[in-house]
This record gives sequence, structure tokens and C-alpha cells, in this order.
Amino acid sequence: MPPANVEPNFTPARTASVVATGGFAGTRRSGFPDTRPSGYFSPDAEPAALRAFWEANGYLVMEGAFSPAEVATLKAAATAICRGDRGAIKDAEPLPATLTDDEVLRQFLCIHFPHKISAAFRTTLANPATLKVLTSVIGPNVKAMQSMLFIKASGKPGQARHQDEDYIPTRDRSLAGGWIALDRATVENGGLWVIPGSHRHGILWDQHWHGDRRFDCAEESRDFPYTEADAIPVEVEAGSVVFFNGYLLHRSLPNRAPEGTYRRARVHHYMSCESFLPWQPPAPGAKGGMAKLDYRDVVVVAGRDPYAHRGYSEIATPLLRRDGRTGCVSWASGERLPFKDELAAAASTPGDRHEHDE
Ligand SMILES: O=C(O)CCC(=O)C(=O)O
Repeated sequence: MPPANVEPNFTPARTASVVATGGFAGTRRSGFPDTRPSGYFSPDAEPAALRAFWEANGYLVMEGAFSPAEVATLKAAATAICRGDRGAIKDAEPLPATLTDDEVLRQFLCIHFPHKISAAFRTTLANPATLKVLTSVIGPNVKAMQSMLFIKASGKPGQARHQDEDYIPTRDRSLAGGWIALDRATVENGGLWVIPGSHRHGILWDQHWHGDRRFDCAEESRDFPYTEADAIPVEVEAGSVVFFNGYLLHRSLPNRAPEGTYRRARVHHYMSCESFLPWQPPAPGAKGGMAKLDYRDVVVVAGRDPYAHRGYSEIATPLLRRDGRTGCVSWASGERLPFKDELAAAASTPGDRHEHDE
């Protein structure tokens, strides 16, 4: 029997994408975006309304989860992290202390695991508004295993369409991303786009190298039963959090806003404490093999961890994510991956053509 949250015969809605659901969405204060579809909630919303929208659509927005003062603190912490003031970031070049904040921030697309070196980031892995959503959509016991800090200065690429469980496998499909906007996120500056309801198949679609300079080096999901017309932008105010299911197809486009602006966001990934997290290969000769894999570098943010007696580890360290500026390489072979424009240019160079191409 398939798990309860999977619908094997699910037929996607083609254009009428967002399924409106009932319940009290809270006392909305934000006026952005001007024309707002359903799915935007405020911290006094009913848990049942959050859950109903989540189950139908695979995402939701919690507006005003972080105050302007909290957002300002997190932005200052982000700058300190990028400067290297909080400790080393693997693969990041050391930057001269004389650079301005703008000169520093412009270098970065994304840093993984910033909560490992920033107290401000670690203490805000969850707050009352985010916990309300997490316990409504995941369950009473929730742990976090990853954080990311996107700076995404103007001109930086987006991330091609994907599902987060492609990268973080849970056993019970409980993965949820919590994407905290530190700047207002719009279509222009590279905010998130989602395909509402796409989580409901319970399928991880094949991924391929995209060869598209609009995106960073991460692969793209393909061969799913949706078109571009099914995707919607999720524009949000700074301090709002977009939550999305680990099976939801989503992506972001490049930041095309004026030079000197950013689309900063923190992303956390959460799952149920009841599920093991097989996120690292077994050590050679490990007892139990694959079936016992459980990554223990986690932070319990709600409820109790039934495996707490096994203890916790410190495994992840901060690292810089490649933005593709100097090319992308294959994870498997280490070879440089060609962009589509490079392939087209090579194909139109007479010397590179084969005789039978004529
Ligand atoms: O923030 C972005 O541009 C992409 C984030 C994303 O796709 C993710 O966290 O899974």
C-alpha cells in the first residue's frame, strides 16, 4: 500500500494550479503582493487551515514570522559570515578586510550550514510562528538537519527546478523547507516559483544537467507532467517564510534587479524526528549497513526525539556553493559540463562539424 501522503493515480490540475482551502488564515497585515492568491497565512492562523492548504498544494507562506528587527540582525550576521568573521567557509577565498560590505556580498550566491558558525542563525532555526507551521504539517516532533544562506546579489543565477528530497532523503517523506526572506522576494530579483500540488505524486523525477546559464550547477528535474504554465511565483515580504514540501517541484530564476541589490534568504530543512535520515554513506564495515543509516548532526526544534539516546554528532561544516561562474563539473566524473550556448557555438564552428553532418 502506498504511504498516506502519496496519490499514485493523481492527475495534476493543468492551469488552475492553486487549490484554495478553507479555515482561518489569520489576521493579515502585509499588503504584498498586491494580488495575493490563497496560501498566505499569519501567525494567528488555525493549524488545521495550514495543514489543509499544505496537503493540497505542497507549500504555504507564513507572513510576518520574523520582525523587521530580527531580519536586520540576521542580515548583519549574514554580512559577518560572508566576511569570514565567524569562521572558515570551505572553498571560499579569503577576502581583504578593506572591502566594503557590498563588495563582499556581491561575491556570494549561497553558503551551506551557516548555523554552524553563527549564534544568531542557530537560535533562529525556529521561532513560534515557524514552529506552528512545522508542527501542523510535519507532526509534533521535528528536527532540522540543514541551513543555507542565499545572498544572491543582482546578476547571480537561480536554482533549476528540483525537489528537495533529491538531496535530503527522509524515510517518511516528511522533508519540509522553510525559506525565510531577508529581503522582499519578487519575480524580478529571483524569488521562488512553485508548481502547486506537484508533491502529490510522491515521485522523484529524473534529474539532468541543464546547460542553462540562468541556473547554478545543481541538476534539473525533468519528465514530469507539468508545463511552465503550471508554475506560480511566490512573492513575499522580508520576514515571511515560504514552507515547501520535499517533493514539491520548485525553482528560482536569476536576480535581475538593479546592481547593488540582493535577494537574501535563509533556508532550513526539517523533518520528523521519527524518521532516520540516511544522508551519508555507511562507513566501511559499518554494522547494519544501509538500513541503519541515520545522520545525527541534527537539531531538535519541537517535541521529542525517540532516538535521543543515540546522541548527536557535529558533522557538517560551512561551505560555499558553486554558482557556475567559472563553469560546472560533473559530480560523478569531475569533467567540466558544457553550457547550451557552448554546444551551439561548437556545432556552428565549421572545423568541428563531421562530414556526415552536411
Ligand atoms: O533560494 C533559491 O534561490 C533557491 C532555494 C531552493 O530551491 C531550495 O532551498 O531548495
